[in-house]
Amino acid sequence: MKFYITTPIYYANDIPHIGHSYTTITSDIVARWKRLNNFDVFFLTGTDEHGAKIAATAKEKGKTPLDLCDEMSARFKEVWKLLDISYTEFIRTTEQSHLASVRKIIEILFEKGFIFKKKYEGLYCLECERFYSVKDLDENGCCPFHRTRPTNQSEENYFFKLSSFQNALLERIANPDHKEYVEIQPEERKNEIIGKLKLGLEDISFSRSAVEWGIPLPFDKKQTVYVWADALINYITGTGYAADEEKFQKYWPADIHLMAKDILWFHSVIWPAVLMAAGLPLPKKICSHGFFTLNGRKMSKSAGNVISPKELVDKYGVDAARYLLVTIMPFGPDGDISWQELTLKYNADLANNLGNLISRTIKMAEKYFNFQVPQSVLNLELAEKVAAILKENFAVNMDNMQLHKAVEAVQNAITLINKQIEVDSPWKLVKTDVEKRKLASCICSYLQAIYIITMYLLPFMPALCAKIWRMTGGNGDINETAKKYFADLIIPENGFSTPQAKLNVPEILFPRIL
Ligand code: ME8
Repeated sequence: MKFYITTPIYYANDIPHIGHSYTTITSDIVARWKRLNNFDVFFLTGTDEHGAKIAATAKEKGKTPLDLCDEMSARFKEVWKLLDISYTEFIRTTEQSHLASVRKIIEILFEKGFIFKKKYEGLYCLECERFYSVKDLDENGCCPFHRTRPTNQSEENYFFKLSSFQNALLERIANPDHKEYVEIQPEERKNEIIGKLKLGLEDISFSRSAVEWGIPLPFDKKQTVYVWADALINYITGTGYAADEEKFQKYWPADIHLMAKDILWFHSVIWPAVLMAAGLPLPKKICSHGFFTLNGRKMSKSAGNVISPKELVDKYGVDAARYLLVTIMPFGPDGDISWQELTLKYNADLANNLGNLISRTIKMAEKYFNFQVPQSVLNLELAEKVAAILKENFAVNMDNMQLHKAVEAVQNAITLINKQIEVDSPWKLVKTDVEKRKLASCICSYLQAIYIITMYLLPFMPALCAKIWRMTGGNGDINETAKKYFADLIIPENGFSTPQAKLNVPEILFPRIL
């Protein structure tokens, strides 16, 4: 089965920060989880490179827009490499394949009569690259996201007949039984979208005559395609629209479009309307998360309160940085983060709970069994308990994008193993042969339970879990073993390691941070 997940394509005028990283790491974790569940995953990310905002930034910096975009898309790729993001493709909207895809779909809309010419005057926010009506502005007449005053702009543009899709959209968004149901998560935001849709839809300008840095309209070369129409189309370009029909048929529609709340309207209203107009299938799920603030304030370079992905990695390491960022706040509502809170969670979940479990287990194997998986009758009781907790709580939370809850279940399982170690006090079982047999059995049972939690944490901390697997003597490649295990959730009769398999000297996986 296929699974297609997307991140927004980020504007190429900004450097990647932890807001972008949050969305992209979340998508990566879901993509990795699906791969482990034997899905054929297509994971698309990229950069949004046209429009007035990019042109203005390039001008400010004395560069051509394309030079700026080359530089910035490379920076995004670098950060995704640093964060171990396993995207399938990275799309840039300045690529030829995308230009062809945009031309094709815009032409179809034009031929079908969904695009028409009209004079328009409105309030435009350059940061959002969109028009606002006065009722959508805040009490000071400013953009609700950027708190800047939109400028008045008047142009003769080509409009998309968005208003024709009000009912069709309402049916598909509000009715789960509709055969083209588009699920919006979380529920409260879905209800906001439905509420707004019920108030009616206005047609939307889909071209700009004053913006040169864009894709010329196929039927009027003096105008360029509106940057948001251009950007949304990336999701079909990426899977081969207008270039590779077989790929397109295989992967489209998207199973999940992921983003923050700021751009949910574009994805859940404008994008499905364009697809309906073009006669293409609709995305299955649109998930939006909240906005991060840092120490209670909006992240902004000028205020000096941004955390860069690199700083996060320098402090905690790549895997822990991924783990912390996606579990520090629930997916959905806005959330505030601080270094202090991140460090507290790092020490509690990783240094104390997980790190301690791994190091004490290996140390016992070192002391009593010369770094080997002891030879013992295999007792899988503890592993079965751990498996049951995770079977009940992990996949369901991953499917609902509640990654922090899925991880909470893993942490509960780790706590359970640590408690069992305290109860067994294996270090006391060293006098008689009977005790020594019990000791061997205890250590084996901890190792089997550790293998299970390690497989579940793999999408969150891929390199580190592979390391734990090797350090604790797990059989073969963790990815392959996990794929087999997740297919039926049956623990193999002989567990996940062979007796006398070598364990490695425990490295300090998570040094405590003050
Ligand atoms: O909107 N908290 O690009 P963009 C959480 N190019 N997430 C944040 C965040 C924060 N403080 N800041 C940014 C665009 N994000 C368009 C998208 S898609 C067809 C076109 C993340 O660079 C979040 O995912 O402004 C948000 O939706 C996205 O970055 C906006 O990225």
